[in-house]
Amino acid sequence: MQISREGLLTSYRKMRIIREFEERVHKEFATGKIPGFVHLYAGEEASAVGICQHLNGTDYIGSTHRGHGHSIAKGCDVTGMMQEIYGRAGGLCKGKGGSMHIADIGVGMLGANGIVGGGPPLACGAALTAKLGKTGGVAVAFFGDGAFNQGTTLESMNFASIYKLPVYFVLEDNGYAESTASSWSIGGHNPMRRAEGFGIPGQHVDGHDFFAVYRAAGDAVARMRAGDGPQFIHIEFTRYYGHFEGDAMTYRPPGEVAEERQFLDPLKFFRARVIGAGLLEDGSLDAIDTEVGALIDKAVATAKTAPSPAAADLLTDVYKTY
Ligand SMILES: Cc1ncc(C[n+]2csc(CCOP(=O)(O)OP(=O)(O)O)c2C)c(N)n1
Ligand SMILES: [Mg+2]
Repeated sequence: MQISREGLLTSYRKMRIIREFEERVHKEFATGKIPGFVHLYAGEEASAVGICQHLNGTDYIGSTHRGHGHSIAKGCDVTGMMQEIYGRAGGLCKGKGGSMHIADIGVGMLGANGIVGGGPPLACGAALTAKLGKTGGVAVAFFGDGAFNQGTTLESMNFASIYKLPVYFVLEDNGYAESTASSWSIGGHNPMRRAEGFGIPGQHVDGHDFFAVYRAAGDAVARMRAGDGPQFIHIEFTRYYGHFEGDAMTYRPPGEVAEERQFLDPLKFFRARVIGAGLLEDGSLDAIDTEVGALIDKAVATAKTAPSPAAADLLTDVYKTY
């Protein structure tokens, strides 16, 4: 599957924005100024971007509690996201949701989700709407290895299978659900066979390799758009930070993260591949790094000084009226 020069630059830029965003949130969280819980996506960038690069305005994604990367990949504004994380009135959800509830329906981002396994049913709903309305749209359900054992996820796979809904079930297996190893917790130890049991075809890829994710997702999205029904992918990768900010990670062997940062970095892999193949030059990628650094500096500076929601708005946006 060929990717244009522009497509390569956009993909790298989005992965770099996610990495920079997460590194900065990690640093800023330590100052105590960010309220609530934060779960970082650094190390997992190739999944969100490799998949969302195939999506357009008619497509939707359902996300997880670790949702910053999905939001950025689907097109959420980073300053709006940063303000949301800081609980500011200018945030994407007016500062009332925080990190775990970032949503922007306008760009097809149905929401991060504090409920493990909460995304797949939403994606089924979006896919059912697309199918009945003949919009040509598809929906992506991102979920973790822990969520793969939730009833909501398995019921959604069954539902999507019998109604032949265009839902892409994306298992993001980062090796742990909080501190529980996925190698222990997934009954049967074979996610592909679990999907097969629902009649859903799948692929298994190395999630540090953007090109592997991009290729597999391209096939799956094309099949869904052609009316073939739900698809599945098992993506294996690593998370660079703890389950949440503040996690001491005593369940991980010493040196594991340092080694992963050195040898399993999707951005380093991407750079090596495109430079090696003569597709892009170091200078273009360095320029993106600089530009993205400034973008995130600005987002943080804006979020730090922006006003909080007014007390009078405390009870607005609680219920939706139709
Ligand atoms: C229904 C539900 N059960 C439990 C929790 C507590 N919880 C939050 S994140 C998490 C682990 C999720 O692991 P995984 O799905 O692998 O996602 P990861 O954190 O690795 O990205 C748990 C158990 C929750 N938020 N919702
Ligand atoms: Mg996990």
